[in-house]
Amino acid sequence: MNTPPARDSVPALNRVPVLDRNLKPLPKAPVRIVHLGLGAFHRSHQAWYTQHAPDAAEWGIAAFTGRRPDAAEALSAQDCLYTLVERSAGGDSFEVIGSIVEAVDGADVARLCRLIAAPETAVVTLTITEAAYGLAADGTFDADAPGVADDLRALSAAAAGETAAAGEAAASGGTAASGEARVPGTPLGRLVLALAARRDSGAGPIAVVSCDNLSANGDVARRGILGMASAWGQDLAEWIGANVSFVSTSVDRITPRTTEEDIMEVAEQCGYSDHSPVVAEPFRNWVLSGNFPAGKPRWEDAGAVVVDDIEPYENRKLWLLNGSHSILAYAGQLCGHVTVAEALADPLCRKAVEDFWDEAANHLKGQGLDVPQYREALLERFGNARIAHRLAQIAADATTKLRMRAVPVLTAERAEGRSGAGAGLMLAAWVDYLNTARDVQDPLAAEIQAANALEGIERVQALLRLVNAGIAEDTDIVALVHGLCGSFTVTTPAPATPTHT
Ligand code: CS2
Repeated sequence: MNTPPARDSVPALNRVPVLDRNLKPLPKAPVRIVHLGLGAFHRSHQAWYTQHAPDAAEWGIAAFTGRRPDAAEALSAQDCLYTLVERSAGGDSFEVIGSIVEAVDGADVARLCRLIAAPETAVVTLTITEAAYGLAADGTFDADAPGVADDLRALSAAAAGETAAAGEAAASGGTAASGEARVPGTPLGRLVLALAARRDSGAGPIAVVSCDNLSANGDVARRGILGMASAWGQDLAEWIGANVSFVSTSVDRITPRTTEEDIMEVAEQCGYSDHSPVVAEPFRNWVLSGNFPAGKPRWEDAGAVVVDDIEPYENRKLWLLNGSHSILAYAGQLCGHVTVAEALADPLCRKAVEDFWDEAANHLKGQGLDVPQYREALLERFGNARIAHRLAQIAADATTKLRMRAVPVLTAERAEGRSGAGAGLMLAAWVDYLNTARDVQDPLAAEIQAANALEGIERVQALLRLVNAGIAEDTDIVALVHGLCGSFTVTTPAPATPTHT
């Protein structure tokens, strides 16, 4: 193998199109989209669709990070450009993406307020993770979810006339001069403050587009945002109800975490240094449903699909792709595997996936869903061993994910008189995985720890309760899951679950 060039011996990626004869000029489009959750998935998905829309020159994205500023700093240092490495089984291809024009530390709430209050801004997209919507297991707004109580206090202080103080606090990084008006710290808390600024500026209606893997994610976003806005007052909640269109979407593109080798490969193959490339499979899919009162890019001309009824597409993706991902994450790690491709090659894990798919297929009857073809395509996508999609990355946030991925299939199967053992096995694999996992990343990590300390069927019941109260109250379901525990060989302790990109 050739020795790759040292990263800094090649020029840095920037918007001046002189680095490489093949680089097209990528001028910055004006900001009309604000994104919350600047991570690898946003960059491989929504940013790709925006770049490929025919009206891309009119639609720039200002993308805000979540908890840390790092991703914004790294992108800003290279004019917000980055390389998308499209990794197929046969090789890699490279494309410079320029649709993100501003990358901002999520803590810069003052900038968020200014951008959302601007009449040019028409769309807010979200990839804030399933867990960040602040909803309880029954789908209602949970004022006790992590960070939410603090934000409710911050918002009600801002509503009481301390907005200016909150803005100053945002600019100076935390606490207002009065020491009272903390700036919201959760993505939805920050967005509510910014929507209040939009209302005050008279900039008019706007669309909020959730791109997280949740069923009816537009409704979930509405509930989370209205729950937060309630701290501000009825007037803001009413304005949001009348002026914010909550668009539901189903998003799909497998995007593993970028590695040091990927960074070296880009330097070697592209001849410039890019500290933030993103790697993704060639496949991509985006289904949207809802209104865009202030316009949107022509994403559908880049392959996105706009539908009236999104539920069948959402269920197909959440159950077949994400559901089997969760089975592989827990069962695969129990069997000593590290990546999706490795786990799928294990007949025991593969059978668990196929059994679950058979159950899910019983409830995917919509026209045009073509479940057999979708399953075939998934086997090929998951089997792409050049995509090192780590099971530990998928294992995070289980309580929120299993609620969407296992519970609906389990309850639908039982309602039709069948056992639901395929979906039950996903839950059992998680329960067993918790015996071995060293570090569990989950919004309910403390509750998981307490439940995990119990034994036998009580432990199973207490863990299931964190996913969904209904299934934990059904003694037959608890017995089913308990009976399925131990189905996968426990080998070495599973690796620590890393944090989200
Ligand atoms: C995965 C998803 O981490 C997970 O939970 O199931 O991120 C999955 O890779 C994407 O939804 C693919 O579109």
